[in-house]
Amino acid sequence: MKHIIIGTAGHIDHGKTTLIKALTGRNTDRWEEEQRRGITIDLGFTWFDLPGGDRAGIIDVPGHEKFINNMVAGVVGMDLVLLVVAADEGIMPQTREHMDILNLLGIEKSIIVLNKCDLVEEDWLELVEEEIKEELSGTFLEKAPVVRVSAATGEGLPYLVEVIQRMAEEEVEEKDTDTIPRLPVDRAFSLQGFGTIITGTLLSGTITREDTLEMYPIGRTSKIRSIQVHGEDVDKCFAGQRVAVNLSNIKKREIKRGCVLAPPDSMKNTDLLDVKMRILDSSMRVLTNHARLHLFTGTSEILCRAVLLDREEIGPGEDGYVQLRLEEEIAVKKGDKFVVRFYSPMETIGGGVILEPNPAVHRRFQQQVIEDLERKESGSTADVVEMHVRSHGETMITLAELSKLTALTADEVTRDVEELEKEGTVLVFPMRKDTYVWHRQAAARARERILGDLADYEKKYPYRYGMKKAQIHTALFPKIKPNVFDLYISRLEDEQAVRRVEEFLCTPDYQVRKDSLYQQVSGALLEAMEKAGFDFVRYGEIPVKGVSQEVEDDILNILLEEKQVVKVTEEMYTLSSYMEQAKEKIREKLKEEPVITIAQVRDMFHTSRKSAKPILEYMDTVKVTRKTGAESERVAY
Ligand SMILES: Nc1nc2c(ncn2[C@@H]2O[C@H](COP(=O)(O)OP(=O)(O)OP(=O)(O)O)[C@@H](O)[C@H]2O)c(=O)[nH]1
Ligand SMILES: [Mg+2]
Repeated sequence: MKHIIIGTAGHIDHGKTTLIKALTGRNTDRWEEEQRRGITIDLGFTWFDLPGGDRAGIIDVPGHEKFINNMVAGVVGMDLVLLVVAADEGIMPQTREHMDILNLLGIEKSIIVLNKCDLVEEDWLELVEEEIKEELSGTFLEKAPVVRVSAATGEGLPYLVEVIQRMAEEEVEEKDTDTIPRLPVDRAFSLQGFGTIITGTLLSGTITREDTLEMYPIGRTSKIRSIQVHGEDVDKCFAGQRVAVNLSNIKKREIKRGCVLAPPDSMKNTDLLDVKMRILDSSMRVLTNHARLHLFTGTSEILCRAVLLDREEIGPGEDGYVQLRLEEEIAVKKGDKFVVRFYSPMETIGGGVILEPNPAVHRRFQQQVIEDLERKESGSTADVVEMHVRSHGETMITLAELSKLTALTADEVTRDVEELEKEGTVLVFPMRKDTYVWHRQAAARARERILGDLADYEKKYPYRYGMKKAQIHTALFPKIKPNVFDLYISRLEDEQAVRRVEEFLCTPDYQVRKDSLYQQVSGALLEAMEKAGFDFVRYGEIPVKGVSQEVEDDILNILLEEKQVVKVTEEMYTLSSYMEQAKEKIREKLKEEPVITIAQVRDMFHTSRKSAKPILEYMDTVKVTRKTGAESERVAY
């Protein structure tokens, strides 16, 4: 199941909300003022069931330039954008501004929805489409499909849905649900009887009910009371879902749009950011030192001043390193994208990427500072190492191979791998000759498969202890070395994700089934063995009714595992207690005399020679006796 978020963008009145209503049947303009004025003011949320079966979250944004701040807050987490252009007007100012914002925030997968086709003639449509393609050529939207629709008449919508499905399937990437969660808040409200509820798009990771998370930047931890996704209660929510979370311990008035919910100590509040900033080609302004700007990142909007670190000024189409000095604290991560708008008049002038979320105060034109930022920008060697580890998910990769592939020294690779391990991106398995590295995502998939297979196996074979470790290895991970795999399994054991009984693996709470059938079969087996005494019965000759041979074998195995029964020879089994007695007696006997013979054993246990021989052979295997040379004689071990 892919979790995806579809967003709208486009100029005011071009039909974004109407389109969403036509697709989903739901009106996302919730406010009285929105309904009265016929415009969208704040973000609208709903969902859409794709024909492929996935349920996509929908974020509808306002087109009015006065509400661009709300629009920007809605963009974070969008996977696919419906850029709506009304055919009767074509590309308009906020179409362009939205395109710039999407581009700056790195949201690139879009469909150009040419709406209101019912209002214009075919010739006109051709013209508008041509004009759009011309304007988009050379931009990130150059390859975006253009789909003609009318949200009013429904014309073209089935095809639009097809295109959405195809892009969702082929182009939207799966998100990492395994990393630490981060949820920027876009709404906070309180609900009678529930308390504080926040909503947002979960950007990464998974949140589970009862998790304790921290609300940044206010620094309050809170237990997750309940979670809803698309109006339904769930125990967990995943990256790429629209979620509503009921929080304990925090009042609604303490939270605002822009706060972020994440694990305690996973981020550090800051009022300084080092960034790489680009000024839009189309900007009418030159960014000068100390200019006051509105910074938008995640769902937050904060005033700041820009200290230009490596240039006197940054003009249209240019970029530079900038330290942003914020008027309030926020919590962000390296690599987060942002947009800046001019303070007054408000217009989008540029944006970029956060290179250092917790810097020291810098003075301008410091060589060292600029070099450090260059290094941070170009991406660390650790990123490259991670890429290689990721592409070796099936086999794992050794440090030696990594160093070959990356042309880095062994020391550099080791250092990068240590860093990646510390941040939880890779798992490391030190072996005698080399160290194996596995990507967290591959390990997480492996874990899921193992647990899934174990659960299936346990259902299918309730009278077994679980699946043999070696069987899992060959079935699922034939390309991973067995001793490395063993180390991985013992980590799973340490984490109590699986339990091991001898060479069997099972899920942590699994118990062998001991129902009436078990009682009946094990009872029959034990009784037959008990009755036979030292005149052992052959297993195949014990009459057990009403079960398959497989189940009978499984139950015998349980008795063996639990040491109620021991195997004397290939075909003969007996009660452990009998063999314990036999051990004692034989040990005693060997204290009195140096040698014991099969004939003596036969007489001691009132049995036949046929059973006496295996008794001695058994005693050899448990190191009570050993052969002297003669087939029929034993001495003490
Ligand atoms: N004829 C025609 N009218 C449309 C179509 N789509 C939308 N409209 C009308 O256009 C007007 C604006 O539609 P909205 O859906 O509110 O536009 P919007 O893009 O959401 O506007 P904002 O959210 O305020 O930016 C409404 O009166 C719609 O009925 C269409 O395909 N054909
Ligand atoms: Mg609207």
